[in-house]
Amino acid sequence: MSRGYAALAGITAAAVAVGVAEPVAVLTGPRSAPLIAVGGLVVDLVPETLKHLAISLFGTHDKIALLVGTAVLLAAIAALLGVLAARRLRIGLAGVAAFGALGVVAAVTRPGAGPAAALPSLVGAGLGALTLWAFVAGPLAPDLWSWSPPAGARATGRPEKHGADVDPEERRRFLRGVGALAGAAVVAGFGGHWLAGRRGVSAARQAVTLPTPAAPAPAVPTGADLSLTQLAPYVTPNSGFYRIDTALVVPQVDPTTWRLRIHGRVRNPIELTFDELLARPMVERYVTLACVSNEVGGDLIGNARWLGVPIKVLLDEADPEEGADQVVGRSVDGWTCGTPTAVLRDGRDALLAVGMNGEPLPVAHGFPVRMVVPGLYGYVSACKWVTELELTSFADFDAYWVPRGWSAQGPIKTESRIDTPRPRNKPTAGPVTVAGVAWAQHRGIRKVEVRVDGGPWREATLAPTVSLDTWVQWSWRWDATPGEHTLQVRATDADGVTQTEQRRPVAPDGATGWHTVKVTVR
Ligand SMILES: Nc1nc2c(c(=O)[nH]1)N[C@H]1C(S)=C(S)[C@@H](COP(=O)(O)O)O[C@H]1N2
Ligand SMILES: [Mo]
Repeated sequence: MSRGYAALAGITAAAVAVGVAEPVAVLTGPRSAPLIAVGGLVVDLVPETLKHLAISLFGTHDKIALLVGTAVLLAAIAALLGVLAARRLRIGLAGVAAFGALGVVAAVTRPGAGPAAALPSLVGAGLGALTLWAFVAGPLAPDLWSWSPPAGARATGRPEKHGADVDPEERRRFLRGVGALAGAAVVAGFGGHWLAGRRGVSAARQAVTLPTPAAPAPAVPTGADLSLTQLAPYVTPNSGFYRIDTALVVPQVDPTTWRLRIHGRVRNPIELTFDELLARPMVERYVTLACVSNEVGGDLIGNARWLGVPIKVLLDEADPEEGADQVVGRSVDGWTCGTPTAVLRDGRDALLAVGMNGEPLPVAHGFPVRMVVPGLYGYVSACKWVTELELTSFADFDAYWVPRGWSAQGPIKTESRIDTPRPRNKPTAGPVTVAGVAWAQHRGIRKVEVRVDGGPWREATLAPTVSLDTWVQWSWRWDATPGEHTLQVRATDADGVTQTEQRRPVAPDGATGWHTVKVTVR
């Protein structure tokens, strides 16, 4: 018998299993589809170092890479199972059952999943097993499975019959069957995925009318944006805003059923609907969000105009107990962040945000409601799709990233970045504008300095900003001479602390070091 055919049968069975699970997941939610559920489990279980490697290798395409990798691995194992099934059907079927069980376990253990989440994997495994049986031992199996080699072949020591020896009619029938089922599986898979997407909340988002803020954002001062080609704009457009989260499918949260619970160690637990939240006095502020995983010189940072309700007002109403020093923000997908209660109540513009740059929050950025806290990295403060604020203590609860090797406390470090020139620019000798951004949210930037080839530090010009909670653009005029040069930047915050030269990795609480750029001047 041919291993090639058996492997094809196995892969087809796997395609059917994964494909039919998708339309079932339209009913039970996209995160119950086996590929996504298992992928999500991997994201939560895989050690941080590996995840970091994946992010640095694939950038923000790490999620696609994970899904493609999972699919390729699945296909390889399915091929093997097909070969095993051709020898002993029971072993093949047991393999399919084991995969089904993995899918079920992954799907029902995802945060917020009910028993119905098992359905896509169960239906998928059932039809996958049926497919495997049909091609290996059932009505679609070509005679070649039971074909035993003629005496002559055996004499040559050839243990197996090869595909080329099969009756061409049998082969055509088999390949037609495989092709038809695999095609149907692909149609079911992509069709189901598309249908699930249509059940998303983009229409509900479009229908949201944002209230006018009681306290509008201050106007962006003229000159805050130097408008240089390679320099990040002062306000980051929503479409270009970095996205970081653990969600393999973007959570679709219906604003009409959304509730926020403020509970735990509070004297007055609060529950709010979306309309009740929108009815409260809104504040609008520019705040620069930054990711702790941002490398020196990296672009996991963006500045937006957020509209929302001050978290302080809600916490004051909830009235936290003494000792409840941590507010745990919890997302619909179970992700958590832990923010110091004192930070949320110290008067800074920490918001439960509903708007971003004049629009309802984009779905990928937390629609309908997220947290935004000036001065803290996103992983300890910026909970997207937030549905709970639970008052507890740092001693009693570790949020998502803490057991994975990150600090419980995540104040943003003072940092600076050179945006122009870039190494590939090859500027011409003479005056060259060196420019970039610097940030020390909620403390403010006092000074930015640039140096060339390790020479003396020169003070750059700071552009005006809206507040201490945003980044600032800086520029410096360089009289460039031909040849290779090294540009470096460092910032000093309003507390008088200057960035250290010492290079440290992003874990556990943010990278340090001076952004260094090598350029060749013509
Ligand atoms: N629900 C949820 N919220 C989350 C995260 C997440 O994984 N899940 N990641 C956080 C991290 S690490 C960062 S840096 C910010 C990024 O927000 P953005 O994607 O809107 O830029 O979201 C935070 N909020
Ligand atoms: Mo982050």
